[in-house]
Amino acid sequence: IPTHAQTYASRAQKLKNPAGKALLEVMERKQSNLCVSVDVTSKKDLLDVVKSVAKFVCLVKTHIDIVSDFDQDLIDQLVALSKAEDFLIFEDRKFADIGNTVSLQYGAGVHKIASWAHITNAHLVPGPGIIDGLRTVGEPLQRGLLLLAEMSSKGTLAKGDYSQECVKAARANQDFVFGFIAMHRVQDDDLVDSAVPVERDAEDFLVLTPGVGLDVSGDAMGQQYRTPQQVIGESKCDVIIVGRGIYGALLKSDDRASAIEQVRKQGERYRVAGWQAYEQRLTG
Ligand code: BMP
Repeated sequence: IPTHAQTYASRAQKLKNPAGKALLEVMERKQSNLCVSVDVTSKKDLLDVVKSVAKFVCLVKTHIDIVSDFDQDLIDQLVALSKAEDFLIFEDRKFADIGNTVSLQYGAGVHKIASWAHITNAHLVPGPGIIDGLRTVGEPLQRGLLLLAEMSSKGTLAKGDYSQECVKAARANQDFVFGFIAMHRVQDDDLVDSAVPVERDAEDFLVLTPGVGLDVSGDAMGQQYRTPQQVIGESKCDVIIVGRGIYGALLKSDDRASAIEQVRKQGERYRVAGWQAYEQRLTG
């Protein structure tokens, strides 16, 4: 059976990274392949969005450096919610420096990302040393790393050979790298014309995909949206990442209570859409 037609639960056994395994297990438990991207700039908004969609998501994605009133209490509350509501935390830090520098950015500074984020991500622009640097901090804490093999934005340079270099680097670091940010199953691209190496059966990588929206096709700054069906069904990705499609009402409305209810409803809607696309994929 091709990997994309296997259940999330069965794939958990093949991943070598503990955070990746844990993510697949949550997905199965909660019947959710939805990651909410909470790109809001206040602590209150961030916690309110997380609380209202918590039961629908497997993963909460943060850009912690955009929170103007960041403090350790925000992290303490977020971590408590992740335990109580059963989701993992992904800090979308997009590391992009030499190994030594990223190890410091990951472990230290104001945010101390490694101390609370189960998952983070990196560009491979600096070369594989970036993985080594992040690993020194993340592996003792059982963290997991995603490589940005592709991006959702117009004109992205992350494509073709660059994406395949990300796949190679992930294969060489399966203990720590458990997947990709990508728009399709980049790890299958070389199956098309080459004989399948035997060890391929023993590997698995998750594809987490941003640029997902049910109501609009893009924004004014190059973002491009596809539907959960296109992402999970046609492109065989594993997790949909949804930001403004879920929390958007909070930015538009003055009526806080009704905005929060809108956010909850959108969370539920995207969970159902993502899970249905997955179930259809399993049955072919
Ligand atoms: P939205 O659904 O509101 O467009 O948000 C998408 C989120 O995913 C943002 O946090 C953005 O930083 C992130 N993202 C993306 O949109 N495209 C990528 O290729 C990689 C990302 O991390």
